[in-house]
Amino acid sequence: MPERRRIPTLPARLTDRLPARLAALRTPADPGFWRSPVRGARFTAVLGVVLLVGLTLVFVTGLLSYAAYNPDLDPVNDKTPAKGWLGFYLFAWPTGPHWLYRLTQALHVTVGIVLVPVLLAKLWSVVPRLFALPPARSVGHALERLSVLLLVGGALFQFLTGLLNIQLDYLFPGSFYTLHFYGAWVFLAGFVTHVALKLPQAVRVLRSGGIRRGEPDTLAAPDPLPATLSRRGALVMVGAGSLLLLITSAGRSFDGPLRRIALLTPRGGTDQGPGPNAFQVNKTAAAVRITPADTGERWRLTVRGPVGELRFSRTELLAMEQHTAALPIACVEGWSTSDQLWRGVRLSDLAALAGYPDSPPDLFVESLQRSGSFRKAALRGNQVRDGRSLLALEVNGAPLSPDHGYPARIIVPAAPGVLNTKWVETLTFGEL
Ligand SMILES: Nc1nc2c(c(=O)[nH]1)N[C@H]1C(S)=C(S)[C@@H](COP(=O)(O)O)O[C@H]1N2
Ligand SMILES: [Mo]
Repeated sequence: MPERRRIPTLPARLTDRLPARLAALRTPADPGFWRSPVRGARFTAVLGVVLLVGLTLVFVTGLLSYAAYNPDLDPVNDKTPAKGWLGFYLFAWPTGPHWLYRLTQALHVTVGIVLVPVLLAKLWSVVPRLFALPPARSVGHALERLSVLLLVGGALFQFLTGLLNIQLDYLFPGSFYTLHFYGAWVFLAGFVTHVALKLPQAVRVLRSGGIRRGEPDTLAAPDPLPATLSRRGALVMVGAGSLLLLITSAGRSFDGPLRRIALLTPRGGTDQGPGPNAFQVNKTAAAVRITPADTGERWRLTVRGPVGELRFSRTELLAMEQHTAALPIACVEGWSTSDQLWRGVRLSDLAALAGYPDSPPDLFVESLQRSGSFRKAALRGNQVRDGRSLLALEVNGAPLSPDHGYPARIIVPAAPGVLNTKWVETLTFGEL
């Protein structure tokens, strides 16, 4: 048997005449093809347990991120109307603590980024298995391999779409939610099956410090090359890669020196300069073609509700009772600002003017922005009701800058940035 393994495909007569090097050619289906001395059950088990914990956190915070977006509020927020029972867990996202989304989304994105080296190392450690022949030895084995396909395909797809969405300015506006949402459930199916099948083995390997005596380590190379790096050294390198990613990305959620070293943060997040409006901007006014003419003297806010349609100038809004709230902007991309001091009119006061004096209903917000995503968003009654939810006119003691949404923007505690619509033009209360 070992002989056949060494020369799997070529007939002996032919190989006799070929140079020895060529005769020793192996296909990836041959275990002897894979010769790194680093592969082995323990190496894989360590990475597997790290991924089990890390990916569980990423999955759960991902589900929360989706719920926070109010995806069940038609007609604008719902990018996955066919989700059916996959939306079973959706709930009214709370407005407190006010840093809730800042925390959950920073965990989702930062832990996801930090796990990239671990995921790649784990895939590398088991890659000989992907080529093993025959493809399936039994029905059980076939199902196991199918689950690995869902797992590997799902994980790569989720990491890729997530990273592209963060770094490449919404490569797929609108469709990102759909892709990343369904991808998550495909990944989960593979993940749960794989963990159920492999966790006992990983725990055994880690407990006993290795494979049981007499049992072969089927992940180790049968014919390894001389080692240039120990297994422990390889794990340290994976950890160092993760640490580097952590240092260059975690700062996107903090101020001070940490933000300055967050080199992987998109949208110029590292240096915002001085001034009351000097905190991170997602899309600038220029980028979405908002001109001073749109936001100048002629601008009016339209408020719709049971009383009909009301119109307010910025001066009239400033003459209403003003309230302040210290709230962050926390983007789906994982970056967030520290608390900024917003000042403006309570959404619940505007709801009262529109004809809902007691219990504010859901709210549909439209921006004067004419193209691109995030021009519209729906807020739930519980968000409108919170006294810190404002139609902000000022921030940190100064009028909003054009880039932060002048003449008026929404700010809601604990909500994802996408719901904090800038350059607001129309508020429609009730009847979403
Ligand atoms: N009209 C409009 N509002 C918008 C956006 C947009 O593109 N257009 N982007 C949203 C997103 S994704 C975020 S994270 C916040 C960012 O607010 P900031 O640029 O003031 O930090 O604004 C939100 N409001
Ligand atoms: Mo965002």
